[in-house]
Amino acid sequence: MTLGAAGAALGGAVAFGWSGRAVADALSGFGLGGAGDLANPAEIRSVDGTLTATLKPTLSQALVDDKPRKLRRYNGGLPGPTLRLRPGDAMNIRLENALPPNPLPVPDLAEYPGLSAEDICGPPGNSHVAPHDLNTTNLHFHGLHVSPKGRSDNVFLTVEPGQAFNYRVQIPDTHPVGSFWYHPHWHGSVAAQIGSGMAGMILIEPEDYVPPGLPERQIIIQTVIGSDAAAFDDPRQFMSLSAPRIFTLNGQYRPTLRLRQGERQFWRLLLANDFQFCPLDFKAMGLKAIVVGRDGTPLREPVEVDSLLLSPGNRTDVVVEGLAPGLHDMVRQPYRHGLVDLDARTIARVHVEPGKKRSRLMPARAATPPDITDAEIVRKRTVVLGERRDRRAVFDLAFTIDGQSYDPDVWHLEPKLGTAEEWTFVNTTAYPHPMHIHINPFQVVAISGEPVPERPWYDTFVVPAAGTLTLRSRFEDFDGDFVTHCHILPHEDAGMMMNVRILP
Ligand SMILES: [Cu+2]
Repeated sequence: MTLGAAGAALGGAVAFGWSGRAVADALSGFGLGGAGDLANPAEIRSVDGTLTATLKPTLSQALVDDKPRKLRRYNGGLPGPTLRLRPGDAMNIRLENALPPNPLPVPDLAEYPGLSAEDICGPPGNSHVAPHDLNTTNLHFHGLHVSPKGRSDNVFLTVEPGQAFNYRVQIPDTHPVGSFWYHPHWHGSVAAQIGSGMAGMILIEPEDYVPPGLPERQIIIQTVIGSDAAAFDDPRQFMSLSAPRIFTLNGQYRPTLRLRQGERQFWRLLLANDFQFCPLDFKAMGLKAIVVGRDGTPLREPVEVDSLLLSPGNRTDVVVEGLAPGLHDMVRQPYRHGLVDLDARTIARVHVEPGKKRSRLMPARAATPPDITDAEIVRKRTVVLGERRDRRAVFDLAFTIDGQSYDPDVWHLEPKLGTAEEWTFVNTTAYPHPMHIHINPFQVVAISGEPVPERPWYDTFVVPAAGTLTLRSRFEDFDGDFVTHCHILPHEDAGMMMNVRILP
């Protein structure tokens, strides 16, 4: 399908995320999305303050790394379309669940002596330590500071195959400027659906945020699983760290990203995946890198970095500059995942073409929230992350928060609207857990007891193996119910999630 046809099928205003200059560059055979260069995803923009879109998950065959794989995707694309809007806009999103009906669970009772089928699977939708009903879905707007209630960022909604739901999300006028994303969040099918490709970017910024002449790249890194349909419906195929995952950028396998020496490009990196971390080394790509925002919160001052770590769910907005001419590998650097070493993996190539360009362009400055002070903290809490054996879970391994796997009827934490709290996550397991808190971003205060003086803002941050993470969050603007969970989605589906209620 051509991008134009995709645009017509999306039912909204569609544009490419390129400036006029970039389009001219592309036509001349150079520049963003030009010959041999990675293109941005199709884009839907708000019109007169409202963004209207239809997201339609389907299960269909796709060619990834030249092999056919059966994937769950939005609108037949990998990733879904980028949604671009401004602070103060509203999103009207119709979610049409066109996935096939859920097969009835058929447990192999011989594997579970002494347990009945109901013990293992529970009534439909009622097993909280194992994947189930992989075609049931809903939507989460990851990182958005919006209401968690009603038709907004409400992850307690259920959209069954054949059903549709009209979301309406009002973005506040004061919403932070940056990169966000949407993905399904129905407890039990999250790992299968995001691991299969259901994700897309959301950009919130004023019209003049990215100056003309600074090409903007959206780089959506996914780690797609699936060799055939049968395999992908078996949770044992996607619940493991060592499952065969294919790194794609904007749905492309090992693409090339081109820029000229001395040229600047604005890269919006999103790790939209289920399990594996992605450390990146810009120096090794022949690039200078200046970070301007993380997880949808602008930095107070841009920071030059050599490398960065993306945890599943993280975004980093970074201005890169071509330094060293040549063809460089973009490598997912080795990562020590608890007791397991993840190898280096080439995920793309960066072609810095020799040139004399000199660009000093940067995105416009945008407001950072004020630091959360000691005086604001009304309560300090400790939250313990753990694991336990549970025969209902895949590989018999369930995950816990404060000793309990996810229970939809229990509200662990009930902060009051208009206050701020300090939470320390204590990781009693031998694996890192990137914890994500919905609705409000947080400031990282300390890692394993070591203070972090710059107190960076994130919405997802790793609690080290056998370590701790101390963070502060301010519960502003929105009361209501949401969740906190590990963004290793097989851990979430195996119980590492808890409810939070902001009391009015
Ligand atoms: Cu985890």
